[in-house]
Amino acid sequence: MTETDHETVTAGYADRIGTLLRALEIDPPAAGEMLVHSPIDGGVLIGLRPDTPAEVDTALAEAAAAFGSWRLVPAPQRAAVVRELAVLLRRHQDELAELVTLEVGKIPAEARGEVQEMIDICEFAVGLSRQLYGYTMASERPGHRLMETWHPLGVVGVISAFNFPVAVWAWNTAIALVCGDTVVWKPSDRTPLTALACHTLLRRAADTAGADRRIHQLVLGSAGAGAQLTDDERVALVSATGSVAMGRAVAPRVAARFGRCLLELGGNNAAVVGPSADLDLAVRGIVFAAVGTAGQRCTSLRRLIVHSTVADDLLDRLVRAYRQLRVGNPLEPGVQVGPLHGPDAWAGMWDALARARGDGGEVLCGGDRVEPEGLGPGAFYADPAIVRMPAQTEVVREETFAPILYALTYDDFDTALALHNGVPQGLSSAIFTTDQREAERFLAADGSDCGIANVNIGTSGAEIGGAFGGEKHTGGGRESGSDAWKAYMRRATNTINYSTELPLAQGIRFD
Ligand code: UN1
Repeated sequence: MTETDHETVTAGYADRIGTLLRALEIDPPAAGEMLVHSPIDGGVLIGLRPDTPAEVDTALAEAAAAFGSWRLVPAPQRAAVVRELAVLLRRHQDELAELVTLEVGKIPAEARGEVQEMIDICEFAVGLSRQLYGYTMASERPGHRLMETWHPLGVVGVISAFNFPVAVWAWNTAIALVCGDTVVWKPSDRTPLTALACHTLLRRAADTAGADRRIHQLVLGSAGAGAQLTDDERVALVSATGSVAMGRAVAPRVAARFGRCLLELGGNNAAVVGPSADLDLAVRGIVFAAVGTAGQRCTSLRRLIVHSTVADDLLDRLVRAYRQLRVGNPLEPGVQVGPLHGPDAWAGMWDALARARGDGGEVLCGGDRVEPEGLGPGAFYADPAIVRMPAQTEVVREETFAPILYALTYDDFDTALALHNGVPQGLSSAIFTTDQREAERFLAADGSDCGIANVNIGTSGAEIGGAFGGEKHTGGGRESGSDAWKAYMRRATNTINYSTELPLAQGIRFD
């Protein structure tokens, strides 16, 4: 780093980052003008050099070249890279979690959980490498066999968001690699350090496993680098996580070149609380889902749809629980709610609350900016808010990436479902009830319209084993577990004639 760069990096951070990088055995990256701010105090963690368009092009070319031979490595052997990655992630769980805390502001428990999610998906992917099954179908012709084979797709472009800077990358990358694809990763500009760490560990894993390290490429930079991935014909699949606006920009561009898209966009997740709900359990589930990660998960709980007979009781309990929350520096023990990611996030929260008040909403608690001692004006902390709304107005139907929980009441279950589904987004959902009929109706075809529907747990914190993603403006993609791997491969239908005749399908005779 140059002298000038040293001056811009906030005192204390240079040492801390240096120590973490040494523990991860990562050489200090080239210094540059891309300043990485910590949301904890707005201080500068490091200045990095963004990749030029030519460097992004080289990364794409290398990933495309590596794909030529990587696709021919047997899947269980490809999994060796992912197995080694899991070893390294486990070894460095503490350092990686600390980087997540510094770059995103997550409390250590959640940051560690995010790294755990990476380890879990690696283990899933290793098992998956021996289960990339295709069907065999009964042929209508004698002496014929009909089957499906799944082949690697090509280069996967992963565009990830600031709020899950490493887990979402791992969902995509662990699966893509065992599927025989190569990966070019464009992380959020806010979280390049965690990305650099994961990229270096992955390449180290590739070296240990004797694989071509070009299978993974990292490109750092602004939206320009993302646009380059989106438009490049060499990228077979663009897997993008972020806002609905970002998805609207990416999807038509990828479609225009007949590429594939996997979108994981906004959520405006609700929980229905029925009259029979176990309220103790509901309160715990609701609070974590609504205020965890300071309301900055795409799975965060944003709407509560409560039966009118339990609304007052539940809201009282929630307000009491909210008043006990500790908002502040995530590095301090006992803090449950860390910072918002920056001034825009606070402005969005403030604006949403003003609009909600204008719509007749009553703020039951929170909603103010908090300035924890010693952190200065460059950081944005908010007291999580609960707002009782008379109706599901426009602001409630929008996703505000902040800890605001809107509460609505209902009297009959059909109204609850109509409110629940009456938003453009469709990621995650939950019902708290001990009434089995209600629970089953929530999960039925005319129940929750979301990609994730839970009973008696909150909307966030999904396990990696299930497919993750949602409907409507959430984008329709599925990542992570179950058969989400199919998005990362191409399917071929094979018909094999082992007879001496040539019967045609559909009984056609062409003599
Ligand atoms: C996201 O916010 O983009 O279910 C992902 C959860 C986490 C992943 C969230 N496992 O909350």
